[in-house]
Amino acid sequence: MKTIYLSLGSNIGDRAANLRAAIEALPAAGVKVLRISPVYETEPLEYTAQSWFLNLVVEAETDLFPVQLLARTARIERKLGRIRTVPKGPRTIDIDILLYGKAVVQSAKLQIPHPRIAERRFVLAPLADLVPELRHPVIQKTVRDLLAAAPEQVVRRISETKT
Ligand code: PH2
Ligand code: MG
Ligand code: MG
Repeated sequence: MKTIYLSLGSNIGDRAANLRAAIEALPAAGVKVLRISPVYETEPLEYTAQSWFLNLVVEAETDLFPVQLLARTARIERKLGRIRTVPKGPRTIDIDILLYGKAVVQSAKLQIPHPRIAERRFVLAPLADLVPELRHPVIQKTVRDLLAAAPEQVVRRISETKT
């Protein structure tokens, strides 16, 4: 069993319902959910001409290998109606693998840790709610320190528990 962290985001339709549906689909995909961060409403980053997101982080356990995990999360995205048009653009649901134990994976299809963790408050804020002292396996800084040093982005905690 590996402990993993997933970043979930939605900015189309009923965003909270989309997050909930994705979380509910994880166990059948072989991902045992342990804890769910608070939900944040977040300013869009990178591709900025789009609606605000709801984001959260899920702590989970799995026996799946990283590439299998990616295939399963992509399948959940498709099942929930994700259509890929603009890269980094609007989506009903996005499920990104942030961390997979302390593993480092570098392939064309999959990079773990997720390469943009340190730039994204929408990832670091909910991750810090769960594991502030966890050290990034490559950068070697804690999540708390990464959050303190992250670039500006408006993120507002809108609920204490799950969606
Ligand atoms: N996802 C992106 C690009 N920009 N901005 C926010 N606030 N939340 C996201 O989940 C997000 C984003 C690409 O996946
Ligand atoms: Mg993403
Ligand atoms: Mg993604």
